[in-house]
Amino acid sequence: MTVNVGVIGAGMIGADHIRRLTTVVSGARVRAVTDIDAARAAAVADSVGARALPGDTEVIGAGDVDAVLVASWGAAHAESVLAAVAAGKPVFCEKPLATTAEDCLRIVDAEQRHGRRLVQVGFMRRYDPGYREMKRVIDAGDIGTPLMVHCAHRNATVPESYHSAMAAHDTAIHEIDAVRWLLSDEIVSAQVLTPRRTAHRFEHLQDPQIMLFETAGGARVDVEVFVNCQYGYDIQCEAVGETGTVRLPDPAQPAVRTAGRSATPVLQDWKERFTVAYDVEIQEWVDSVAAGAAGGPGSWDGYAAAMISDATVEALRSGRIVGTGIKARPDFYA
Ligand code: NAI
Ligand code: ISE
Repeated sequence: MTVNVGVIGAGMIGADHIRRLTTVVSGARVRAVTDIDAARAAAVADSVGARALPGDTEVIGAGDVDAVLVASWGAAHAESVLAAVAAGKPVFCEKPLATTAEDCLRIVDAEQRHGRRLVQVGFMRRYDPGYREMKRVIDAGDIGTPLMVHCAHRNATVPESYHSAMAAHDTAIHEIDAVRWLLSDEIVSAQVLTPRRTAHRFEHLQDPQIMLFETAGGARVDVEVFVNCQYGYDIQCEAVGETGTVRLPDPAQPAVRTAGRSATPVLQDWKERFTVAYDVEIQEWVDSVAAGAAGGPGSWDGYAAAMISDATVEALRSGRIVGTGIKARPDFYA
């Protein structure tokens, strides 16, 4: 079966997913594309033999669209996802599921009313081979009960439009989801420490930040977010258990020895770092749509991540430890 996909938002990652659906993933075809930049939608649609439509309503309502991929700006996600759920169409939504926890809950409620899972959220770390191996080791009990997780999320630079709250909402949201998934545990509180700020930042930004989380099971998690580290895109994660540790491998890169030095390149860009994860993520989404059984991170994970990032931003603002206040998970999402 070929899954016919309609795409909402053809910017950087939307266009990349369209390319992926067309040339990498099997069993899918992009039928329709929309973007508030109509010229962009037309150009991207044209490049893959799809048609450009005026808006998300037309894409979701199109008779030849079986499933929807949302890659517009975060603030536009909720309405498109709600419309897809109302139409009973499976929907893959890039992170964040919505920019407020209230909107995430509206999606959770709508999906439960529909009666089966339709929504997958773009937390692609769960599809990265290194993270998957970490999860296998932890679930097998090879390091005993996990006690601590140390993470770092470093970008070379960010534009002036990036502000301090984005360190949680845009950047650490990936670690937040990855840690909940790795530990099969929920994050119950957040605290933020603010080291001396790097000189290589725009004036308004608190960079770096150290986020401290506690889980319901009592594990402690630290996440260093440093988005102007200058040297590259660097993702680190190590879980420490009662009898051992497991560490995320660095992506394989050639070790070059020359002029009296040995060096291994550091990737510069998140797209490059997680290419395989995105490919597997979208392939598994297409397979799940074809099988009629949504899987992967869902709207509950989107809601939990929103609550945790909100608490983290409040912790940064107040200097206090802030409870995440996540509701009890409905059996529907067990
Ligand atoms: P972008 O700005 O390059 O692209 C967004 C596109 O959506 C633009 O072309 C814009 O015109 C269009 N758009 C905005 N509102 C729209 C609406 N209501 N209807 C139709 N089109 C609309 O942004 P980028 O980097 O592609 O990010 C898109 C989303 O993907 C964001 O939510 C971002 O957080 C997420 N993202 C996820 C990543 C991941 O690793 N999973 C990586 C990068 C982005
Ligand atoms: C970006 O928005 C993403 O989602 C990338 O995956 C992330 O690693 C990067 O730091 C963010 O800016």
